[in-house]
Amino acid sequence: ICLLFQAVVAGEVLKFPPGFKLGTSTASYQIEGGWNASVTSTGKGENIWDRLTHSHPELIADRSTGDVACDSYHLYEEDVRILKELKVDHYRFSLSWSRLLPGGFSNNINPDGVVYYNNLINALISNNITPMVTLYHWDLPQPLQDLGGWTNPQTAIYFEDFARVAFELFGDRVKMWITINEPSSICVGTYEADIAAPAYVRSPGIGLYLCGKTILLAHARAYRLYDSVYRKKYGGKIGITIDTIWAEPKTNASEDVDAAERVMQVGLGWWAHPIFSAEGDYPQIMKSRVEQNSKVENFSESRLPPFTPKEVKFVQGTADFFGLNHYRTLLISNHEFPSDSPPSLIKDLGVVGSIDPNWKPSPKIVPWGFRKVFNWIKNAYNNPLVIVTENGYGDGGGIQDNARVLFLKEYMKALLLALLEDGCNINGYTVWSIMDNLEWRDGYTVKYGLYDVNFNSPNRTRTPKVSAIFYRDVIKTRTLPE
Ligand code: BGP
Repeated sequence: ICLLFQAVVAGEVLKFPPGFKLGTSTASYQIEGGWNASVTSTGKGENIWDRLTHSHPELIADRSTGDVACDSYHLYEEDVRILKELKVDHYRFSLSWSRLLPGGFSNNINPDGVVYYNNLINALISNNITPMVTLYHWDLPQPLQDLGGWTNPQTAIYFEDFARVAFELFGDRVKMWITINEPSSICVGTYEADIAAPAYVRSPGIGLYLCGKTILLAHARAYRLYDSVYRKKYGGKIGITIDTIWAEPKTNASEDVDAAERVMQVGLGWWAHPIFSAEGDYPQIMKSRVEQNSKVENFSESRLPPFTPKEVKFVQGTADFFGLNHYRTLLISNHEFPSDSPPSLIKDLGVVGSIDPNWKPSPKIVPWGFRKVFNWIKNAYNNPLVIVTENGYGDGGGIQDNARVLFLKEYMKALLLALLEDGCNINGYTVWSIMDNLEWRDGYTVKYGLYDVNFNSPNRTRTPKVSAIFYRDVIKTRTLPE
């Protein structure tokens, strides 16, 4: 009691306000396994991560696949058990598009996929855990990729069809929807940087912007569909999850300050400005920089495909909340690339990034950057409702994960300061991830879980780490320890 009193006096006890939601997150390809599981003839279809891991094992750090992963397709009851152990308010997971629609199109639904998600959703609800469902977390059906993936404008229509199937099947019980996870990672990771799937489709400075336009229209279609048909029936909410770093100017010289702001405007504003701003459309600085570079490079039009005025209106206002994923802070300085260098995102941005090795407690734990992100969003978009849909710490694995505990504590503290002192409108926090899983191109070499998963045991035993106990106590007390 004495200690508690001292802490309160010192202003150290931070409490989550009533109604604030605490949860954890996963994604279908990273945990489900059962990649071709089915007893019916229509089964699960192949997606771009199945194709990549099977055809190019050398592109995955440990040559692993998600064929089994955490085997959540068979062990979802174990997932619900550990979620219950933590007493989370919500569980964010994603639907595998190709498990529900094997060919990618809505003319063919896999009944086993429907049964699987019904079982999971029902188990969550009967344990008082709110399901928060992401429609798309990166596992595009391969047949859609073969037609150009997200650079094909028609993909937006097929995404809307997929969303309709999901709303029809699960909308009576799922009241929190996220259309798309991290558009930047999808478009930049695929077409600019080759760190996503499929590989070998890079087209710097071009593909990412085509992808981006389709993604924004796909998101808006799903939102408008939900808004016009399902909201009346079910009364749920639907938003989008956007990831961002915090871009800190490397010096206080005005060109570095402007450069860091450009990174926020393009990295985050590319997605948020069309949806959340009063003007709609891409951020002005993004339009003008890409247009200017395109002109010098002898393109007849900007490499950034414009929205028509009708499309601007269609995309604007299409989110009930801002889903935020945040992991890191970078130092940004201005750097103009030679005008005759080939097109690229980094040239359009005109920056270079670095980290400060002296950051305390570590260059990977920079909580003040998180607080600044909330404030940036508040100021840019009139303080929208923000739900943190991912935040977490990657390491090499192990139960004694003290660095993760420190990370979570410091980041939740930064969130609470943004909420309580800065007036940012935040009402949820979701840890990535409830358990270790397949970390995309890093395979199983990087771990983010609160629970360890034994990938060598047939039943993929889940064991709580120190961070799981820590988070369980935060959820129980709604308080951050000193
Ligand atoms: C997010 C993804 C998650 C997970 C996480 C790990 O971008 O949505 O699926 O992979 O990243 O973080 P990092 O990107 O820092 O490895």
